[in-house]
Amino acid sequence: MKRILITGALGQIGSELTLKLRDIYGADNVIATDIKKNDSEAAQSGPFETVDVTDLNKMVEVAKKYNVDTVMHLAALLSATAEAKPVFAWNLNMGGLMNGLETARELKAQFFTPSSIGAFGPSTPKDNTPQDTIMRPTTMYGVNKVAGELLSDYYFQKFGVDTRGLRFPGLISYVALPGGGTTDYAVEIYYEAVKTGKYTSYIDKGTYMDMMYMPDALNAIVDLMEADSLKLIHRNAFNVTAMSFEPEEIAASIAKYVPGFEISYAVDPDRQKIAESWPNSIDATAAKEEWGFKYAFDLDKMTKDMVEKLRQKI
Ligand code: AKB
Repeated sequence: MKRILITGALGQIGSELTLKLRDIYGADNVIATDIKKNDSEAAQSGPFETVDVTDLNKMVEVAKKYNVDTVMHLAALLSATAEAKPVFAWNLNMGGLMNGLETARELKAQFFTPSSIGAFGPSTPKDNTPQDTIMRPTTMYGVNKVAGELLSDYYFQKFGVDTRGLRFPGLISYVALPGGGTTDYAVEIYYEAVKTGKYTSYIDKGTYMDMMYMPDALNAIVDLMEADSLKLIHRNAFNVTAMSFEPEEIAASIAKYVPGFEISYAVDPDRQKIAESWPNSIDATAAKEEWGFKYAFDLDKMTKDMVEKLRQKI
């Protein structure tokens, strides 16, 4: 039985991961933490503690109070926000990660943190991007993610912390909105499709990025954390993806379920530049081979589910 502390538990991934882990391991065994409490289900359905991830003492205190054996560190600024506030991003993303790793070291706990397709850069091979390849990102977020992967490797090699990570693509969900990411357009487009039947995209047509539906991302986290440690050659961090599309393709998929749906463009040069520095599509073979990564949702299956769920919600 696991006893898990989650940072950033009220964010895009945490809001759903907290509930899934509570279903699997029991509500009392999943300690949600975030900088501020709110009235969401993740904050209300089990233990919640206010933790600022830049405060190591507080993180360790909470981890000890609940005697956790797993730390899942999700709190971070996403790519577009990090690009707008690079110094703050470095301090929060790297300081928070270091504190998460230190907490795991002190508690002898297993550790998870997400990396991202943002860890790749313009000199990385763009198509079917290999697991092991050139990683010279040109964004602060990417710099944080590469440094984070290396730091996680360091804690594994030096201190024996059982660190694990996934290079996530854009994650799409109808539950909690992302904030400040480059791939957020692929979430907003569904909300606008259901609300107004049209969407103005800040990412230009022809720009491919990897994506994954949230249920597949949550299963990947659980499966990776349950996997045999000895089999994890690329523990920090595995390429994972379920699909790659550009705005015209997601729009065409939505039009199958929202008749008459129309996309137009008002490209944001900042986020477009970030998107163009990332791969078109990544190769998840290592994740499949080392711990059996799989996904259930392709673009149309995800669109059908998103549109159905958002029609009930909005
Ligand atoms: C972002 O767009 O910043 C994130 C990511 C791909 O890491 N969704």
